[in-house]
Amino acid sequence: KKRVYIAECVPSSVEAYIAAHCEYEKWEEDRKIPRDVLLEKVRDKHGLLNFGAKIDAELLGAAPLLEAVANISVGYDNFDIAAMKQRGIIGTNTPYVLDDTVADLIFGLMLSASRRICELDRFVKEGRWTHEITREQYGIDVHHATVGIIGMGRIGEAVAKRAKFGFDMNVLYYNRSRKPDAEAAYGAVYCGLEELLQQSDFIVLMTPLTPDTHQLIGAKEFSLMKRTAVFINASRGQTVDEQALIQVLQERRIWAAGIDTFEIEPVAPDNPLLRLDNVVTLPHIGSATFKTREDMAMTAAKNMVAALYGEKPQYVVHELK
Ligand code: 8YV
Repeated sequence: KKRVYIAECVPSSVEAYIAAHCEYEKWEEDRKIPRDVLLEKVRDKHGLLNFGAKIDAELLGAAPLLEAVANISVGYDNFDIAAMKQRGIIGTNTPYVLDDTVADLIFGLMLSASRRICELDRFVKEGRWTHEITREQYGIDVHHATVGIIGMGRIGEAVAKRAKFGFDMNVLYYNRSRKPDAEAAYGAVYCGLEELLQQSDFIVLMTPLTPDTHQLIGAKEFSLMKRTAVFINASRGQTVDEQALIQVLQERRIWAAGIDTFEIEPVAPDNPLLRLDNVVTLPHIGSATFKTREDMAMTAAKNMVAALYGEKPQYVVHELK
């Protein structure tokens, strides 16, 4: 039997599936596995199931028997693909199962930021609701507004669907390639990044993190947005220049932001974003529902078992040949 290390808490159904095929050890503590423990644990393993641990030359060097790494995530920016290819190591991810869950959360952020739900929740709970509300508490409508989706992948399309059919919004998108299906289904209009930033009321960043998308949105891009724009990031923190985001929010040069991902996670307690009322901050929960996390972990486990026993996993992120 192949030996696997499970570096995250996974549901019992997933553990049972792995147990049926492999010998395994698992990380059981309720905190992220420290790097030195992970490096030690992978020493005699053929497979690794994990969230976002860096799979780089250091880890590969510590794991001479390793054959496959299965991410319990759709993003795989934690993979050093060149180093993995060089060692012939298969990397897999978990697309599709999380699309609707992440798109739901994006709408949660859009509504919270535009209608100031979190800010006004604090207002009520802190006893500041002492007279009828005024313009001071008004927000911005989501319905009939224009949403610009940067990165029209599977999750982008799930956002477009909700935008079109749930909120009657106009949908613009910017992507590496045209998406005729999304254009036909959701009336999505392809446009350049500048035009999207200038015309959108809601800007949703949903691209994978790659060298091309690193800090894709910075001071220049924020300066093109409307003063009433709402900016949403549920991709990766590094797709945005966080300092530039802090500055536009502090100077109220956009209306608000909803942020599920940060440059450094967990976010540092002294990050100025945490002191601003016009940003809704979440601890990277895009896919974090019971069902979706279980589906993701099971997909990752199946990818892993297939890779270790010579079958083609369903979701390989890079070809070895
Ligand atoms: C995970 C995610 O929370 O799937 C992804 O790419 O961002 C999330 O579902 C994340 O990978 C955990 O590190």
